[in-house]
Amino acid sequence: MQTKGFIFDLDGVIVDTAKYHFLAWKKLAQSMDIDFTEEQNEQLKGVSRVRSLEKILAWGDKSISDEAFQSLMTKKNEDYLAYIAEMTEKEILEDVPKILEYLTTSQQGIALGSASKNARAILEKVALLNTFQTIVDGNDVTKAKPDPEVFLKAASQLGIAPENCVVFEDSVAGIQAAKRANMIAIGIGDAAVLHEADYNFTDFTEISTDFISSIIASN
Ligand code: B16
Ligand code: MG
Repeated sequence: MQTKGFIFDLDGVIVDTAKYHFLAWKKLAQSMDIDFTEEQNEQLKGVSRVRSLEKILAWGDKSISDEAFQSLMTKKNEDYLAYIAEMTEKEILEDVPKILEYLTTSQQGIALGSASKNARAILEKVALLNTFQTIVDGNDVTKAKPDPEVFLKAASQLGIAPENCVVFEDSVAGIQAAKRANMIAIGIGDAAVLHEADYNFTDFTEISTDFISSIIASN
């Protein structure tokens, strides 16, 4: 049995925290009289907190001081963390545990590669913190996806060459980052949107252990 590294994105792959990001950003936007829709929220998936606020301000045609920017970032995160505090294992997306258990039993490398600075707190809430051999999140990287830094760092910490790593991602920027890292990219979500991926699945209920086994056995 070969050892491969399986790197999971967090939001949109393991849990759906996009709905909580939306509620927190929506409150912030409303306080500034900016319109913010679910479609716009889609464009913030996989995007860092700083870049997300820059985009929202641009959509609302607002320009603010650095201090005001910082305090909005803090406020948004406080609101977001209030939602995270209520999370439980029930919020793990369907059949994700099945694949994680199969990979653990198969003695494969398992890592997290997320843009979120709250990744560890979220994994703790859903009782998955100890499932990952290594966690690389928004606190550990200087360059955001589509830069491959987050995934290359995860591969290096697993001690597995990038070409032997597989990334599960729900964002276009994340799929691009995986390809730039020379990894196999598996798109989770809309195949038309994630067309740069090597494989596409709507969600983990479509992923069989036979498929994972064939990836492990491939050269
Ligand atoms: P935070 P992922 C990303 O998580 C989210 O998709 C994105 O919407 C969010 O802005 C980003 O994390 C930063 O999150 O504010 O918690 O640092 O998909 O890369 O796991
Ligand atoms: Mg994501």
